[in-house]
Amino acid sequence: MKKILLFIFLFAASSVHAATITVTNRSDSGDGSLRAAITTANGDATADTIEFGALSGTIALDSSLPTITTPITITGNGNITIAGQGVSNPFRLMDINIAPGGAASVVTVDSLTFQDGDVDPLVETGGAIQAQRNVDLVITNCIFSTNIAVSGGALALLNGASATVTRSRFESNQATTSGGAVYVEDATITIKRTRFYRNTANVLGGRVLISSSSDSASGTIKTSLFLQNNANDFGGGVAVSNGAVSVSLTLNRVTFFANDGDFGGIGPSGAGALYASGSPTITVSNSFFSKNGKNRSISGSDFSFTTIDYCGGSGIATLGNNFSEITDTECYFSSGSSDILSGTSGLNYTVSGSTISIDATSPLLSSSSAINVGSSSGCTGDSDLTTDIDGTANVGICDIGAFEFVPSSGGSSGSGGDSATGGSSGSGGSSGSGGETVLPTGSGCSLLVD
Ligand SMILES: [Ca+2]
Ligand SMILES: [Ca+2]
Repeated sequence: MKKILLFIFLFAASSVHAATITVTNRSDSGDGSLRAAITTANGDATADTIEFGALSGTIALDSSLPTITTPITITGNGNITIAGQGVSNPFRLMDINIAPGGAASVVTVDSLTFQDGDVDPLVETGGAIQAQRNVDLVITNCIFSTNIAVSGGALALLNGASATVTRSRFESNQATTSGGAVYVEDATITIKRTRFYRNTANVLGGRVLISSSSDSASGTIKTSLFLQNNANDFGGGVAVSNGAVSVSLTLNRVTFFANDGDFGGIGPSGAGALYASGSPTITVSNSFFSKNGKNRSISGSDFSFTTIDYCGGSGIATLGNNFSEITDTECYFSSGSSDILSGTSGLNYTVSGSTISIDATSPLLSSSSAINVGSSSGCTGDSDLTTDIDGTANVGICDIGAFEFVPSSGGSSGSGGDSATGGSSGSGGSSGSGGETVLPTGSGCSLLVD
């Protein structure tokens, strides 16, 4: 009996501190603020949850939030923006720094918008979030916009950190050096069903840069879209730089469209979509390359440039079933008999001013050469590959790239939305294209579509 009582006591003691803390106001600090909630959650090693109840609007920070040092879940409701003050008062929004030892601490951020986190663009990384050391960062349904840093305008992962980013959007973030949206150094990232729009870097990797200096680094990107990102030198889309230790990158069902590696000189270095430096291990399958290039200009409803999709190093290998609208003049897959190196992209896009958008309802036209020619085996057994970026179930064999074409006559009920989005209700999928167009609305995570 004593043992039972002791067990009950210990069980209670170990769980009593796990708390749900509700943020009740949008103040920078003080009772009920996000800052106070993080300080409370950091007070012990128990994994606490911070939520926002019915609160909505922008939490305008005056300084960085307290560094997160313990496991924690911060779950928004889709109507919360965490904002810095831009270049007028540069500071990072959120730091995560977990001491080494034991299993990695899980830190989750969900259904939040991170905006205008601007760190010193000469020396600091990760304008919105920087995570390092023993952390397993989980990012779902989040928007990162107009954040600035020297590298990783929105997100930096350093010193052994790992992160999984799902169903999120990185838009108009900037790096003065590398990784306009995301910078990964000696760390690991998985990106799934996520959009990268108009992020820029002055040197490498308009959207994502993965590199190593003292430890290995790796990235996996599935069923994601890179649209109109720009690097002034190399790799408008993803750049991978092999440093002192090995770097690997795996791409599956990724669409690269209208990205610009704006290298001024003549030669292959200005890869629009994908650039490798050194000899990293890069494998690409079921991925879609169209209208990427260098020195792009938009004229009227169309745009033109030297078409270069992927280049550099010796490590870019195809696992087959990739599509390129046109064979690059300088860089193209040299092996992989199942690749389609010319054809019709059939991507349904519009140009308004200097902004290129992909149609949210019918991203692929029936004329696309990418339909039903993905890998018959490579798109099975993985829910991030058996549905497209919007959650639309594959129709027949998977299509190449992030989008699945759904014949209009077959859309009686659609594939339905993803119930894990926290959307208002199950109203998604009413039309043939189905999918996850219903997401939390408001100033936070609104529609994660064009
Ligand atoms: Ca805690
Ligand atoms: Ca198909």
